[in-house]
Amino acid sequence: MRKHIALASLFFALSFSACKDDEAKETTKTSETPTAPKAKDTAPAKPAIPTAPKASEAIMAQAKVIAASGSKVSGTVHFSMKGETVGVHATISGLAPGEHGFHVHEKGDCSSPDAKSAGGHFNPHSVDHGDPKGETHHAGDLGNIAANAEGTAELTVDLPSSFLSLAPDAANNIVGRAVVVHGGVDDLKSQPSGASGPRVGCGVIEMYKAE
Ligand SMILES: [Cu+2]
Repeated sequence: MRKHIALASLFFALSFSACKDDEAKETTKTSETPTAPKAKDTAPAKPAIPTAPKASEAIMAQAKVIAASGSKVSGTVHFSMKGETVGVHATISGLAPGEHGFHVHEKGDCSSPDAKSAGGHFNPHSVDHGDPKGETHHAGDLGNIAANAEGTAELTVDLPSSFLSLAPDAANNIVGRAVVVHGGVDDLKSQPSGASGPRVGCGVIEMYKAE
């Protein structure tokens, strides 16, 4: 029990410092705007918020995706939960053109060069791997993301919180786990992970605050 509390405190401490880093970056960004005190007739510039939903009621998390398996992949995945809907917005670059398996894996550890440190698919309900649009799939099964000719992939999707959640007490809470991008296509049926090849990108999902 004590160990759990210690781990939880550590986790919150880490999350908090991650948030502070983000705030620092935001501050740097906004400070670039030139100050024009006499321009009273123009509306004051609003600080740039990288995620679309209003901050107040949403729980937000993000993963900064870093390269794995010798790739040049980088990107960001934002998650925003409001009520029973979780919005996912991913922008990943440095990919080979075409479709790439895209999942939440169970461990928030991208430290190994091949990203296998992130473990298998996040599968709290112990079900088969599958199509996110079908009835049976892992909580971490986000299907594929498609990269264009320049190697950039974007994905915007709203999922029910019964699929995946950011709520701390939910069994399918993805915070503290990892987003993994694969070199190949997820066929959405091969077990246990869609035969999607090497892990070319990995990012730990951390709590995020826009304010
Ligand atoms: Cu995967």
